[in-house]
Amino acid sequence: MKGRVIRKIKGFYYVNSDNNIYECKLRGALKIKNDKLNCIVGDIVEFDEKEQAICKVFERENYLDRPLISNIDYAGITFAIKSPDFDYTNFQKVLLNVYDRNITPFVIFTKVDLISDTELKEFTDNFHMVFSTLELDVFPVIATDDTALSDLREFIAGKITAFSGPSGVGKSTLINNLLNEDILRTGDISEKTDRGKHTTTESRIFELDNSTLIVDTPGFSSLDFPKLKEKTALSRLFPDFQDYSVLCKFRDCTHINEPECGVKSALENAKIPKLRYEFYLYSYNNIFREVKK
Ligand SMILES: Nc1nc2c(ncn2[C@@H]2O[C@H](COP(=O)(O)OP(=O)(O)OP(=O)(O)O)[C@@H](O)[C@H]2O)c(=O)[nH]1
Ligand SMILES: [Mg+2]
Ligand SMILES: [Zn+2]
Repeated sequence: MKGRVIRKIKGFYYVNSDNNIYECKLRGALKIKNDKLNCIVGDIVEFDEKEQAICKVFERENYLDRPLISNIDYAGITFAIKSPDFDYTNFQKVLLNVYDRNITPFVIFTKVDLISDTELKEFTDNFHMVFSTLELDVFPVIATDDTALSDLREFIAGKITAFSGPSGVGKSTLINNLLNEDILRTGDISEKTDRGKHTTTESRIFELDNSTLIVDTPGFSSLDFPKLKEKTALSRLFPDFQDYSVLCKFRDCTHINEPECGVKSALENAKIPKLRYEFYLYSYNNIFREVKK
């Protein structure tokens, strides 16, 4: 039988096949010691109903390490506008990881009830200015209020969406609301640090309807940069640089010190926002930092 892993608890995998849930173990032959990637939530698997064992994991279309989830159509990058406050660097780091895995991102801003309409407009205008060429779909929501979610519902219909973002932004709250059920535990925000408390500890898939799946995931407080071998691979993860990097004199231009660099002249002409270029430099230095002794 074939199905999708929707949940993993300790050594047990919960496989959904035709709306029945089967509790399975993983066949020994599929286990590589200490490899968290042996079988993950989102995987399409073949399993033996009698033995309650997964005997094959089908090749993944894509996957993310943080949060750990496979075979998704959308990464719904979820950030609060306030409490915890929106952070451009963190947001761009998530975006970079999503682009690195060839997954389509879209954006959810939660807690818009905590700011005024004017502040919201100012915030979204600035956001759209920074990311204009990425054409990100953006949904400002009140995760605690179902009436505000109809556009989002329409957008994710027929797709598999993983909601991913920092701890405490309201991912589980949002999913409870989309499901019209209080299934998931939600947490509050630390007053001292303005951060979430890592309430969710697992990726878990829920069905909105037959063809629409949504995934709750554990929030993070810090994220790694993607691992890249080639220095030129980084600017490929900046789709908004593409029109300009083709103009660089050198094919292997890193857009840092080279002459006649299309990206740097676009920066000078305000075609590439400073914030994006600064984040490019920051990423470059982190990913390719040479260890000096
Ligand atoms: N005012 C307001 N509060 C919200 C909103 N969304 C979530 N909250 C609150 O924010 C807190 C954190 O929500 P959670 O849903 O637990 O956040 P999470 O993103 O799942 O956090 P982790 O599981 O730790 O990653 C809760 O107290 C929610 O009630 C919103 O849109 N407006
Ligand atoms: Mg949660
Ligand atoms: Zn260049």
